[in-house]
Amino acid sequence: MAERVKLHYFNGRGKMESIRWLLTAAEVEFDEFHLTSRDQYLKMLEDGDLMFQQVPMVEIDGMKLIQTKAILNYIAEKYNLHGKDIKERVKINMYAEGLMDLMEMIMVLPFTQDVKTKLDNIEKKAKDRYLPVFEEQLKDHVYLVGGRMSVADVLLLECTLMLEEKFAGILKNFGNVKSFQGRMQSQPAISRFLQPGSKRKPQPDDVYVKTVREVFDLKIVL
Ligand code: GSN
Repeated sequence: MAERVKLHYFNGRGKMESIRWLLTAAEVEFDEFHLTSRDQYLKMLEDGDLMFQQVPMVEIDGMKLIQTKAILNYIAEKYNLHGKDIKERVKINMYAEGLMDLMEMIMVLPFTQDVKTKLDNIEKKAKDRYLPVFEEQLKDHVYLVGGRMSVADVLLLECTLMLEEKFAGILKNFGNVKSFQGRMQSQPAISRFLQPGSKRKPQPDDVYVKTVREVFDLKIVL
């Protein structure tokens, strides 16, 4: 039997959360190993587990993978969530990259100053730049690309839920995106992931931020 997938990251969302989402959508069970101390991180470095000294790191199929996008692409390829040909794949990647750009802006907020100004900017960009693209595409498509679920759809669900946490009602004028969200959420594996007690992580809190800073010996504020 194949080894279970192992995720090495903090007990928080960060860059690992999209990987958790994608594994969930692919119905792959995984175990988590949480980084809580600098010593654990130094041990991973010493063991040569982190090619660029960074997490996320995912153990899968006998490999220790790093780089979030590479990991997402591997999982998407393996579980048929990456389109049927290179033309579908490049479209999926375009949507996915846009969504990751937007989520990254939210992800870094707990480590930054002047959060209110940044939030205003994110809300504006979400409404003016990103959501209209998905609203238009979902007008006459059930999924973003190729008529079946891909990594882009999974990231869109994750992203829209993140946006709603920050800006309640942001999908008010994006009815197609809201319907898409409902369709995705009704899939059994995703529905379970959204229940309390699942491996989905909450919004970052002070403990998470403090742990990340300690593990990386991070002194600067972005
Ligand atoms: O997407 C990726 O996996 C990489 N391009 C970046 C990974 C990364 O920045 N990891 C951070 C922790 S997660 N938060 O952003 C990290 O390991 N930082 C430590 C360091 O010394 O860079």
